[in-house]
Amino acid sequence: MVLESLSEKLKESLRKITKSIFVDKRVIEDLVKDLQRSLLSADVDVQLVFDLTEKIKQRALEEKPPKTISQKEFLIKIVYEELVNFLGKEKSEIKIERKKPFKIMMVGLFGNGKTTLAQKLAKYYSKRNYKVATLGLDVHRPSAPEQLQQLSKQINIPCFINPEEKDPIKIYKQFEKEYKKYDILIIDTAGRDALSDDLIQEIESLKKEINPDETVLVFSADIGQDLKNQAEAFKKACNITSIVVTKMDGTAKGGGALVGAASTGAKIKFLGTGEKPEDLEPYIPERFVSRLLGMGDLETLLEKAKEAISDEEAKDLGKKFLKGEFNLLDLYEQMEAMKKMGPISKVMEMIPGFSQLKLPKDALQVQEGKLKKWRIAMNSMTKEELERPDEVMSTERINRISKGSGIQGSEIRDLIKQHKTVKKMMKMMKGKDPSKLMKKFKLPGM
Ligand SMILES: Nc1nc2c(ncn2[C@@H]2O[C@H](COP(=O)(O)OP(=O)(O)O)[C@@H](O)[C@H]2O)c(=O)[nH]1
Ligand SMILES: [Mg+2]
Repeated sequence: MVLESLSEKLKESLRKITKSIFVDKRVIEDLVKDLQRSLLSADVDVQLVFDLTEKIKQRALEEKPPKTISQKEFLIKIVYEELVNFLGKEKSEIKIERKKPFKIMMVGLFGNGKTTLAQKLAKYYSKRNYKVATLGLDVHRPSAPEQLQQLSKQINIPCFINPEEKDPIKIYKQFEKEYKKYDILIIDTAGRDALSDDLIQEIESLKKEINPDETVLVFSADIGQDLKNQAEAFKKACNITSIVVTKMDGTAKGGGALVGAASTGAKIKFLGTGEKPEDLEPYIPERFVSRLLGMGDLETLLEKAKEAISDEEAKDLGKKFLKGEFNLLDLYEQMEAMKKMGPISKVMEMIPGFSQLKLPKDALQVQEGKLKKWRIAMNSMTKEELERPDEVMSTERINRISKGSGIQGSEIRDLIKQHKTVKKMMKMMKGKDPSKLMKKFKLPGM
């Protein structure tokens, strides 16, 4: 996960609160110190850290928790809310208008990830059924146009470049007739070592000619808190509409970068989390913070679940899961659904309560081939075997099912074992009652 070490530290601070017997001034002060240490080590600006923790302290000492939650939970809620404020408040996405084409232009310094982001955005939007093309206007770095072309080709996106031409405006005009065929045109531009007059002029003249709908300032997270100053200089020099922070995966300074970006008031719209074209996340502060704090990310989970299974099915599964009652058929359905949702360890990270449990990460992960065999074996089972396998299953029965289905006995035993593991996991989860946590944080409940 992004910002792993900050996340670990914050989780530890919250665990301390959970463990303390009651919340008094000392607990609050300890928490504040903990938070300060964690945030400073993620390179967050000292003054900003101080302001944040003062606010948390003040609220914790002055406000009374609502009746429905305990003081401890209230304290966690305050930390959560203030961190969300700190990291950018509301979600803001790029609103794509249907205008053939909607133009998104990358700007930023050398090596911050503009060209890579152009590819990632192209992939992101083409997956969402937009017709996308890229345009390479980096005329400064040799082989920059080829890089964009190659990255575009990799994801089957048309790319306009002219490596011979040194005037970016001429290149833009050269292909102007083509753009109408696309919903979105993603424009890569040249960087510099630092924000220079030359760069500002280039960006301004491109903007005048192209009139982009979205100008994205691309910054690498590894500059840490200095992102704030640099982004402000850019904002002053030329009008930008959003920031994307890249390389969140590779640095301990990501916290500082993110807070720095948020504090300029510019909207952070995406995070780059790796070198591959799919390593891009829309930036949603609530979600980001709840994951950072290990409270899970129900919203993301539900959204992913929605893609894979219907609302009704999701609700049913959720209920059964929480009640701890489910049979082999449910297990099968569950695993099918999980398979569609993605790697199980990622899914579990998003369920409130789950991330605190020490569970074998891949306990639910089952390979496709195995799942098919289990399905066949299940066709040869009786109703009671399907509904109460742990009570009625015996060697005789397994032999019978094996003969009837042509599936080996060992496979059938694996299936029974899997069912047991999952049931056990559900019992552990029941004890923690994640549904309570969800209500407390007013996340959309199950
Ligand atoms: N780990 C990681 N590397 C990235 C990310 N974004 C870009 N890079 C790498 O950073 C380097 C510079 O990226 P590039 O897009 O060429 O930067 P540009 O000069 O601004 O166009 C390349 O090696 C990329 O693979 C990211 O989110 N994570
Ligand atoms: Mg580039």
